[in-house]
Amino acid sequence: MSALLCRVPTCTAGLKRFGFDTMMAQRSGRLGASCSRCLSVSARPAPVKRVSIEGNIAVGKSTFSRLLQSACSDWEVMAEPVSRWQNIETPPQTTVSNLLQMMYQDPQRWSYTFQTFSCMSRLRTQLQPPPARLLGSEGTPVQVYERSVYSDRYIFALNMFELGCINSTEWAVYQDWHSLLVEEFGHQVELEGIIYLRAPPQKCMERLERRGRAEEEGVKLDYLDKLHVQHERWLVEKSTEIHFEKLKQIPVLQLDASVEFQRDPEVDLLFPLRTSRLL
Ligand code: DCM
Ligand code: MG
Repeated sequence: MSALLCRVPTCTAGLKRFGFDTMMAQRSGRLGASCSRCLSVSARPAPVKRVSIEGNIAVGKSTFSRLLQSACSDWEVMAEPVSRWQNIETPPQTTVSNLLQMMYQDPQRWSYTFQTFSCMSRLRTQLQPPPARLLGSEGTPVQVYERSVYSDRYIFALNMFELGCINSTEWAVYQDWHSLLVEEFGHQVELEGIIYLRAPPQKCMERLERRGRAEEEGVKLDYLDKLHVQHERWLVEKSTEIHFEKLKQIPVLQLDASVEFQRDPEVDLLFPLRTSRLL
């Protein structure tokens, strides 16, 4: 039993952690509270792992995330805060505009503003602590992010810059504050891996039309083609210039999302997740 004991003479935590009660602790002459080292070990919640689901517009990220959440009780989805982008509010809760719509209607005017707000609101959402349910779980709790601050920059903002909808001054300013935010807060939203849902842009177009989100009515196949190329450059060819060393090392799991997994929830898609080196 001595192997179970902490060497700090007054510490009882070593006993409690291994399922012995206070009586045993008293018998062993250890009447004090846990020492600071044991306290930090026993009070420390199970480490949360974070995974980001990336992919083109309407590829099925939300559907796939929900499937993951229902298949694994200790996985928690953090959805993209799209409704915040559709309802720009001034306190107290008065909606003043729909920034998603403004961005699609006049991208030259509103892309920079939209990309600023979408990234900030995403970071704010993802910085929220995981729910207690997740921290108390037996296995490894996983937070599933629907996109990341990295796709904000290396997919959408970069694409808008390349399309001329974000000018070079705005792009310089964007990159400056984005780097600052990632340097300051990145460790709190650090990713274990990325799941890239990959599908032909034509497939995404069909799903986008089926979904019928009003703001996206004017989205053309050509735009989805461009976003597809950005995903390929970043996650497959690795030719996008990345400014964060850790991001370059993150494993990417590619899944074929051209299959209709919504209609076939038993599909093997979850199998490679469990067996991959990602988690
Ligand atoms: N969006 C964007 N720029 C970002 C993030 C998202 O323009 N940095 C847009 C693309 C979609 C919508 O927001 O219109 C998110 O929908 P989905 O999750 O289906 O891609
Ligand atoms: Mg979605």
